Amino acid sequence: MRFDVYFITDSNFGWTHEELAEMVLRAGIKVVQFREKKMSTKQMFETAKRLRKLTEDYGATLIINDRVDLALAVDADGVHIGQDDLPAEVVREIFDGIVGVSAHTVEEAKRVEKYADYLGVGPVFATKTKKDAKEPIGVEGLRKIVEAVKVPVVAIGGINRKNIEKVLEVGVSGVAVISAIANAENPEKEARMLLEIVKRYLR
Ligand code: TZP
Ligand code: MG
Repeated sequence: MRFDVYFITDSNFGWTHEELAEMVLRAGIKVVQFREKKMSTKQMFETAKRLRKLTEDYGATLIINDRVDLALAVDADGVHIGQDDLPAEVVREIFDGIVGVSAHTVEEAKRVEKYADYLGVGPVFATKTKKDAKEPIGVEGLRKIVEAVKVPVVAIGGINRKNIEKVLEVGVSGVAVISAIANAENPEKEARMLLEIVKRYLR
């Protein structure tokens, strides 16, 4: 499975989830994750339904962060869970779609890989986007995990136009970004730029 540029929506950059999703979809990005920590469940459901429609229109994959119930409710393609969410083996049993799991260390990665379609690994670099992010693992930390597991790895955390090639060199299947796109002056243009670099590398 290839993820290329995996965009994660975030409503803290002056755009709505839907606005950001539409811009990156127009740019050609094919994987969008809905990530929201503050809305009520009802609001999240309404937003996720609109993202489902948008991603479908562009033939793109929709992944819901944290919440398998929402993923089921809006018929999302996948769900992404962290170490504090429902256990991966349980999600695998109740959800018939893409299951992504966050991993920060080789041990964690090896423990969950059998239940995951991909691992989200990071933060690779320091990031301001996730307040409770763990210590950056660096490109070398990322490399150790990529080498230790068989499942595709999507790198995350502080990745942008300047450092993305260092990440791609490690052999990841994709790169997940928020602020590189959401905080860009022109998110659509930035998305195109990142996608071009990634596609050139992962070809
Ligand atoms: N998980 C680990 S780092 C991170 C998440 C959700 C934030 C990524 O955002 P950015 O802006 O691409 O660093
Ligand atoms: Mg989570």
